[in-house]
Amino acid sequence: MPTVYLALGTNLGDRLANLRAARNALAPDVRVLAGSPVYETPPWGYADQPVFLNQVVRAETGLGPGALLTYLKKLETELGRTASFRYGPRRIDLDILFYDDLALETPALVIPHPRLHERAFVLVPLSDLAPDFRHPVLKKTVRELLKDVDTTGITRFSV
Ligand code: PH2
Ligand code: MG
Ligand code: MG
Repeated sequence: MPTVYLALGTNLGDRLANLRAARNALAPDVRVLAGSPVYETPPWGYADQPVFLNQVVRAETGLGPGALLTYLKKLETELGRTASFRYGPRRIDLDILFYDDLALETPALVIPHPRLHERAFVLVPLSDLAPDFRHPVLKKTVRELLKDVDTTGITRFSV
């Protein structure tokens, strides 16, 4: 069964409850195997919005990449996400980071996530779960990618 890493993010409403609801909603099609600590992170990309909570989970799924994306979008809507602008505030965001060591590029979906290596809010929790995982395109480990980003302002929120 393929192993995937998913990024969870939220900066609206009860953020811890949003993360918990998202983790619980992933089953049965996506089975969570491990979750990173939760981090509070300064907003990236658009500064004038509330701080985020971010977490990464490792999971296994029988869904193919496209079906997984559709499934996550549906969950975001069910969990109360409404339309916002690019990098704007959201109740829940569920992004595919890695899908085994697949590299895929279609108009609808790019795997690995095309900006994960720029984002400390992803690399910090990801490195708790998979420091030695090698990015299939950049050929660097998560630990190596983390060295190249600025982690200022990221604090552990809960275990
Ligand atoms: N998500 C974004 C844009 N900016 N910043 C933080 N800290 N955490 C996020 O999850 C996040 C963001 C768009 O997906
Ligand atoms: Mg995102
Ligand atoms: Mg997203």
